[in-house]
Amino acid sequence: MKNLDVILDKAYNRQVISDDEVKFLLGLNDEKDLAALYLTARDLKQRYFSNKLFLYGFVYFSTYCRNDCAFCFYRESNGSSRRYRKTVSEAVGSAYRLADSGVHLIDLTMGEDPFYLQSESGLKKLESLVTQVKSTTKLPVMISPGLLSVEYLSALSKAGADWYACYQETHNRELFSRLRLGQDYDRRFLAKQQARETGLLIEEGILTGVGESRSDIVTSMKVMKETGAQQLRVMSFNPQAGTPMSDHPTPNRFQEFKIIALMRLLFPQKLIPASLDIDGVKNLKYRLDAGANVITSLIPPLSGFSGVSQVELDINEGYRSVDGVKHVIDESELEIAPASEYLRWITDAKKKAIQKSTICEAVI
Ligand code: SAM
Ligand code: MD0
Ligand code: SF4
Repeated sequence: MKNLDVILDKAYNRQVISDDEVKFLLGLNDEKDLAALYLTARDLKQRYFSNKLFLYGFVYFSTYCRNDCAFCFYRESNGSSRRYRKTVSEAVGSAYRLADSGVHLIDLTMGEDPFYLQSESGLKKLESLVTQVKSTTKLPVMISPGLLSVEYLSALSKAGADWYACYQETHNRELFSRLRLGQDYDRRFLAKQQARETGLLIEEGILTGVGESRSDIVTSMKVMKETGAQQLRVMSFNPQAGTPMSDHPTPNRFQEFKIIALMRLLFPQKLIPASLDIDGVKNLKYRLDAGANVITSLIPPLSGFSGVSQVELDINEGYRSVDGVKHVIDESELEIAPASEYLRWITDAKKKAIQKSTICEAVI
C-alpha cells in the first residue's frame, strides 16, 4: 500500500498519526492525493456529524483596538481603517436579523476597545450586550473580544456567553512576537485556560501564510490537542492596506484546505469553520469538501457591519447570508442542522469539559 493510503487508513481507524506523517500530508501536492486526503476528512466528518452543518452569525460591534497586530487592518496605528462602535441596540438588531435568517450562534466580536476594556462601566456594558443578544435571539453566544482578565471572563460567562474565541495565530513564540506585536504569548494563552475554568467553551486558531514552517503547524496541532479547545480554525492570511504586512503575499489556498483536512483527521469530533471572511463565498465549497462543518462570518447585508480579514467582500451583495450560501451547501450535499442539534452539541461539549476537569483534579 502507498504511504498516503497507510496514513489515511490509520486516520480513518482513529490510530495515532506521527509528526512525520503529519508533515507528509502537509507536503501533498498531487491532485489525486489531495482528493484522497479530503475524502477521508469528509468521511470522518460524516461519521460524527452526518451531513449536517452549523452556521455562525458575525457581529463586529466595535472596530476600535488598542493593539498593533502586524497582520490586522484594525491595528491601532492604521489610520486608514474604518472605525465604528455600534450601540447595543444596533448590535442586538444585527444579531436578531441573523437569528431570524437561521444561524445557530451569534459571534460578538470587537477589537480590544478601551471603551469596553479600560473603563469602569465597560464590563457592565459587555454583560448587558451578551444578555440582550441571548434574550432576543435565544441563541448561544460566542465572545471574541481579544484578551480578557479573569474578572471579565467570569462575568461574561455568568451573563450567558457560551464560547470564548481567542486565536494564538501560531504556537511558535518567535513568530507570535512578530505577528502580535507587543503582546505576551503566555498571557494570551492563559486567558483561554481561565475561560475554560469559568465554564466557557474555547475556540483556538492559527493563521497560514505568515511565514510558519511545517514543524510550526505540527506544534500547533499538538498544542490544540492539549488546550481542549472544542472549535479549531485556520485562516489564510490576507494582506491589509496600511499595515506592516501589506506587501506580504497571500498564500495559495490549498495550504489552508490541507490544514482543515488535517484538523479533521486529527480531531474528527471538533467543530472546524469554513470562514467567509477569507474569500467571501468563493472557495467555500473547497473548505467544506476538506472537512469543515461550520460556516462562519455570516453578516446581514446593508447593516453597516464589517468583516475582519475581508472588510466588505460579499456583504452588501447578500452573499454572506444564509440565503447566499445555500446553493453551496446544496452542491456539497450537506444540510443546515436543526437548531436543536447545535444546542445538543454544545450541551454535551460543556458536560464533557466539566467531566474532564473533574478527572484532572482527581488525578492531581
Ligand atoms: N480583537 C480580537 C482578537 O484579536 O482576538 C477579536 C478579533 S479576531 C476575530 C481577529 C482574528 O481574525 C485574528 O485573531 C486573526 O486570526 C484573524 N485575522 C485578522 N486579520 C487577518 C488577516 N489580515 N488575514 C487573515 N486573518 C486575519
Ligand atoms: C470569522 N470574521 O468567523 C470572523 C472572525 C471571530 N470569532 C471570528 C475571524 O471568520
Ligand atoms: Fe486588534 Fe484583534 Fe486586530 Fe489584533 S487582531 S489588531 S487585537 S482587532
